[in-house]
Amino acid sequence: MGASTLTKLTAAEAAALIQNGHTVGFSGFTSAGAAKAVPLALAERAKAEHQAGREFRIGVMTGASTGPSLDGALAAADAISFRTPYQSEPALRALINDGKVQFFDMHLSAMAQEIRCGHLGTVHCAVVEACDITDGGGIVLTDSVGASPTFCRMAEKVIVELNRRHPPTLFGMHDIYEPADPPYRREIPVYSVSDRIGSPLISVSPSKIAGVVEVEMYDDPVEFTPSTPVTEQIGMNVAEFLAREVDRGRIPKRFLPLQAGVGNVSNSVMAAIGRHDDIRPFQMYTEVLQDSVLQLIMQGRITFASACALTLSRRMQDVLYGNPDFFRPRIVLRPQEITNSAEIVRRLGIISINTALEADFFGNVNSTHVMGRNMMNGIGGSGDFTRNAFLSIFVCPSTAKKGVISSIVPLVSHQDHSEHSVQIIATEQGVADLRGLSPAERARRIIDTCAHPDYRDDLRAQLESMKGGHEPLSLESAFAFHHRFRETGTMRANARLHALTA
Ligand code: 0RQ
Repeated sequence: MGASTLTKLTAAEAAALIQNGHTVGFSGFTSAGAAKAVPLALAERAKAEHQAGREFRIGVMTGASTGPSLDGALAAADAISFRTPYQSEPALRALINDGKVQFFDMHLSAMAQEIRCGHLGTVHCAVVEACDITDGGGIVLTDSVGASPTFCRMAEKVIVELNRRHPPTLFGMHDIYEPADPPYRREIPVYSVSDRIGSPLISVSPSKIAGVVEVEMYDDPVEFTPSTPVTEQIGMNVAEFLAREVDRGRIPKRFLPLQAGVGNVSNSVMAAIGRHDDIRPFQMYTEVLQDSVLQLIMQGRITFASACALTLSRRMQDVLYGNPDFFRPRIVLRPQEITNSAEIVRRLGIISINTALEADFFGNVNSTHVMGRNMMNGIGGSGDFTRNAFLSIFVCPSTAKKGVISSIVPLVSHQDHSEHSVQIIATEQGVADLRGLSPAERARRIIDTCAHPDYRDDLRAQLESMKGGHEPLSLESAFAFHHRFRETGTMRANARLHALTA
């Protein structure tokens, strides 16, 4: 392949094609496969425009979060007016929580259809990273797919970042498929994790390709937080629980495909499941494959993985790129519309494992808003999987911020996942199986098994004060823990006493 007849542009020339007020769909699902050179040039352009006293801010759409070269650089240049569907860069998060960037937090599965149906307005430009491109407009993506097929189809023009860091031998790892929109949609024909149903490349009319920017750039580095005794204990609790479910015949012996969130807790859970003797080699149907999954593939513990992105350290990326013939039959990268599809998650019987910021007595989960106000990252794909999973699990340490916050509270300060969808909650203290329990039974189970011992008596006292009704809830004291934290800096009941004696 190779694009000899397409227009070559520098990153600055490409950035000059994007105007103030435009909406741009960038490739990227985590830092994997994110456009880098054009956003960095756009950030420079925004700074120059601002210095000249002119407005320059754009709407930014991606697959999911991105790193310093995209969200970080554009946020630092005050170049973002609107952002969707997910983010995790500190500078952007601060602007969102200051009300300076309008953030639309949405289920990742919904992104492509919302764009196609026009609910998110015009996509003026798509900027996508490729490892190869044909003269006929065939784009081979790099280490993520995300929402790029839809950005390319719906955008008025397409800019391709041809990144030589990613080898053309990635060809064959992607499975590009867009379903028809209602009322013409048929079933999405993924019947097993490894089914391929689409094309290995995105086809765009060459007349729509505004130019190709040739670069050689690494993905922004992935930061791994080391596991801690607490995250390792959570991992062991979940692995033990799943092994027991297999033993009781409630999960088939051959196991079911796993979805696991990103981040430090999730990594420990994956490692524990991966090494559990009573869990047979299994498959992943998930959004992001991290180093731990690649290692389990190499050890034969994971037999196949379907995902949206390969979010790897440079070392593991080199391993993958050095062995394309080993990994290509074992990994498929799909659009998030397919990876997170309710239909497929239900059909395959996914076991979903996501992380909570806080969970309440009844099983409602907050994944996004600290103290009900400040956005952390967004709901991402956690809602897509939780609502449709065969078994939906939430994990979190029982306390946060050195113990001054209890992750188990009477009522969550913001709700992402409802008590009707959350089946299992696991902390380092234990695992609460909420299936088949009434609200009062769930409350007792969660306090007894998941809450930190320092908070249990107080949580029990709160529950006592809430007695009555089908769901024991007191409107007066539902946020007692959060109020106490705001006033004293800790959720502990005897905070004043602690402060006086400290
Ligand atoms: O902050 O690092 O400053 O101490 O939240 O918490 O425990 O390190 O956990 O890295 O796994 O992130 C929910 C944010 C968890 C993530 C969330 C503080 C805590 C720490 C991070 P510090 P941990 P993780 C597929 C699935 C939604 C999207 C999703 C997330 C920081 O998992 O964004 O699931 N999920 N997608 O101290 C105040 C509390 C807190 C708290 C923790 N109750 N109050 N702060 N923290 N609990 C992936 C995609 O969709 C792409």
